[in-house]
Amino acid sequence: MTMKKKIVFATNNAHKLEEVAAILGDSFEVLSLREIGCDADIPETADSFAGNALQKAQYVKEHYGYDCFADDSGLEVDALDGAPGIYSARYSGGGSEANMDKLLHNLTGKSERGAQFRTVIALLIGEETQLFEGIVRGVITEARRGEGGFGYDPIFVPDGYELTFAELGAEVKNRISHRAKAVELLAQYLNERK
Ligand code: ITT
Repeated sequence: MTMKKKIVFATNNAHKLEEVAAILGDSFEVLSLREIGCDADIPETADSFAGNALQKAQYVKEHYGYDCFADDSGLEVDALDGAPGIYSARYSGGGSEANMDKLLHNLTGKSERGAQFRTVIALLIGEETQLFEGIVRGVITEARRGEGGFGYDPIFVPDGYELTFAELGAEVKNRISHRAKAVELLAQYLNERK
């Protein structure tokens, strides 16, 4: 019998945890912060996705001693010079609904609707540090569509599709998303390292 490898995912975002566990599949057991007894609000004060991902992973490794990875991610909108970027979670000062309202408002009347989701995963394992990046390009809609996903999913249509991430559902999103791409690289690395 092969033992599942245990690895901690340093996130307080339940949607991310669910997506990553689904993408990593059967060979890993992904532990949440709650499962290791961490309820801290981990600082995110760096000025890049990679910096924040490292900061979150380092916090857990230092305070709890586990091998772990963290994801920092966000939406980068071409017509807004890459905003909200690393500020995606706190763009409006409110939650996801207010964030989408602000973004749609800032794009009112703009025909250039290109954008991308980006994820950087930082992995701390043994003495090693590794970074994995995933990007998915798409366009921002004029209005919300769909009930699935989280964050900006109702207003993002990935290239090659007509539906938003929120309409496409988890099965499709978890195959093509920024997070899927980064997690695939993470899984490949962890599998080769075994
Ligand atoms: P942790 O830091 O605890 O992981 P968080 O939600 O604060 O959780 P981030 O700091 O990485 O995560 O912020 C990412 C934000 O970017 C997230 O709150 C969403 O608003 C947006 N985002 C990231 N990935 C997304 C996705 O797959 N679909 C929709 N929005 C996403």
